[in-house]
Amino acid sequence: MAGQLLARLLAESGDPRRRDDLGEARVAFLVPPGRSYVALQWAIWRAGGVAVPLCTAHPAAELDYVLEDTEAVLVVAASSFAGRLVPLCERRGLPLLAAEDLLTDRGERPSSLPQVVDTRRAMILYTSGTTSRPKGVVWTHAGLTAQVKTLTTAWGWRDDDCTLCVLPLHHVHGIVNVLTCALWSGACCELLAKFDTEAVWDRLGSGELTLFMAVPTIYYRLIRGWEAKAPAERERLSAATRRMRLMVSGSAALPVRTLERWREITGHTLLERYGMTEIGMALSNPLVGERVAGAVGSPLPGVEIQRVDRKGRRVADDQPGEIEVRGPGLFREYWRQPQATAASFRDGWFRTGDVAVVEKGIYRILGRASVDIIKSGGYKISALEIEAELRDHPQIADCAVVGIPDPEWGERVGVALVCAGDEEPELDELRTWARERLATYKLPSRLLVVDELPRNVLGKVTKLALVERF
Ligand code: MLC
Ligand code: AMP
Repeated sequence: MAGQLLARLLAESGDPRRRDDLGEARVAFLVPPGRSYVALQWAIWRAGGVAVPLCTAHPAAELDYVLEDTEAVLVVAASSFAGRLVPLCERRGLPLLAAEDLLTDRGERPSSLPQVVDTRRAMILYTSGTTSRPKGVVWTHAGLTAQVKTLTTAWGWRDDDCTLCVLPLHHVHGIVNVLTCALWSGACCELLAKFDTEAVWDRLGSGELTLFMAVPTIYYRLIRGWEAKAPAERERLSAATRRMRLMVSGSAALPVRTLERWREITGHTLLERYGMTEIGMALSNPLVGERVAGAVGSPLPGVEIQRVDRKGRRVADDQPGEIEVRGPGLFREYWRQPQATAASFRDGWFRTGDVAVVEKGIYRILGRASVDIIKSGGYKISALEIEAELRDHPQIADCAVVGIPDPEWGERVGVALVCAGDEEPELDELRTWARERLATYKLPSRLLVVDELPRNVLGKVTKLALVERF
């Protein structure tokens, strides 16, 4: 397929420099998790391109932002998703290829594929942060390889493993920890187009899986699903999951209650680990040995970690400090944002913005330095991005978005708003209005109308006070 991609790109772009090598050209693709995703990602890499997986839940406006920001030269889409992309590609003069055609194309192949040195860019993943628009996180082949080698060793991946990927494939958790580690190990990876409690229990209960990884919200849902079943079925499912070798949780804090309940149901103490799009995985509880509830373990092999105060001075173990990371698995840069890249490092250490303490070498995450970052269902969401969109709503004079603690989602998106007139917008109406601009997981699910937003003496909204009011 890499050969067909090269041939098609050359034909579509008319650029002879790309005859034998995509030369880090960005190829964006929108396909459901499955065989076509795997084939495309590897074809883009083998052809020397940079893979830009698009989010299947994104509305046209967000997809357009990624096409613009990456300066993609080519877009590939499954026919079920092409509708959203056709007008965008037409407007940008971008070739849009049907994934199904490429997969079945038996056309001419080039006689050789390019030599892709591992320092070259491989992938751009978009992540929200403390700026209003998401940033493109660039990974090289070397960074990806370092991540995968570390994880396959630390978690004991084997070629007879069989896992089920239920996570979206535009984020590191699904792409690297599950899919790429499985393929690197020669293991089997089944892919579900979308998480579904019943479908996952069906596979967990089959006795054919050895390994499973998910975000805490998914374990919460699976627990509810198991509890709703008849006693005999519960017993069968519990017995099947007990035979699996490993279950991992990450991307957000795993509530101790969820860990304990999952252990009661399956006999597994979830292995909790900590990571980030920019650094891959950094901290992990052990495969063998005690897994501490409410903690994320110790640094993975090859990962260096220090914790510092606001001035960058190292702090004692029992003092809260921001986690800074160094190592071969880190990202290379924020795409075309040298200033943001430079600002995210201090003396060669990447500043995560997450605060932790250490007890006997084991790290415990206390929270984040910024109140403007929300984690809901494992997705990182920028409060500033949502506020910027909502301020365009005609009935909103001002607003502030916060994360509200929630047992299922970790945090829910809440918006406090000051009305522009006498009419108060309804939550449903606001969600419908915003749906064209923002991914559904970013839409507020709590609304509070206030006369004015609480502010400190500097005029900055005091978000912690606002969370209390919800
Ligand atoms: C879906 N919704 C969300 C949401 N996911 N709202 C808030 N937060 C979320 N995370 C919305 C849906 O759009 C829908 O809106 C409504 O909530 C109910 O949808 P659902 O069908 O019940 O939810 P579902 O689509 O099943 O999604 C739940 C989920 C999903 C947990 C499966 O959120 C998910 O896949 N999360 C994983 C994200 C992930 O991979 N993060 C890793 C980032 S990398 P409506 O209005 O349409 O009804 C990273 C680094 C690391 O963090 O360490 O791993
Ligand atoms: P993302 O930018 O989507 O990759 O999300 C990375 C962020 O997820 C980190 O900076 C943490 O805030 C959070 N995170 C990941 N794993 C954990 C964990 N096990 N416990 C707490 N927070 C986590």
